[in-house]
Amino acid sequence: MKIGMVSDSHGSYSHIDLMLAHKEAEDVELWLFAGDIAMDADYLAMVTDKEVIKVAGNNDWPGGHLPDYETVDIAGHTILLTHGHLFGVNFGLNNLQQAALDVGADIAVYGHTHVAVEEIIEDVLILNPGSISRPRDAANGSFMVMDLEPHKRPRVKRLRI
Ligand SMILES: [Mn+2]
Repeated sequence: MKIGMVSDSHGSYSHIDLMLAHKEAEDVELWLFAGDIAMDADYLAMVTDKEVIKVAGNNDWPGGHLPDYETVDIAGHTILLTHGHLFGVNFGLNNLQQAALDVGADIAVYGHTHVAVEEIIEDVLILNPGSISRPRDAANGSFMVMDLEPHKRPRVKRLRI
């Protein structure tokens, strides 16, 4: 199954549109939105007609209308999806990696830093698709796709718009 990952669009539908114009976005079957901000995830769902699983970012409305994290079981893998600010991702990935282990996830997807990351820490694949509209690691925004199959290592592609 092909999963798309995007985060930190911060209200820019035009950058979501640019992402969707990318060839690798065409056959994404499920999107994970790692927060900031929720209405962009709703826009993504509307224009793609695909399922979008979303979590709250630190810039999303307070009040708990969105979960802080989701655990997604798919294609023989378990993904922990969270924005990352609650796990101190600006200061390291250990808390996030531990949270993934705690829920039995082999993959963690986060955002918040606006910097794309692909790293394996003690059997947990940790991914940050970066920011699609306000990247801090390059001029152009980034997103990710991955192919998930049971009993296989995820194949991740880091993409820029
Ligand atoms: Mn954030």
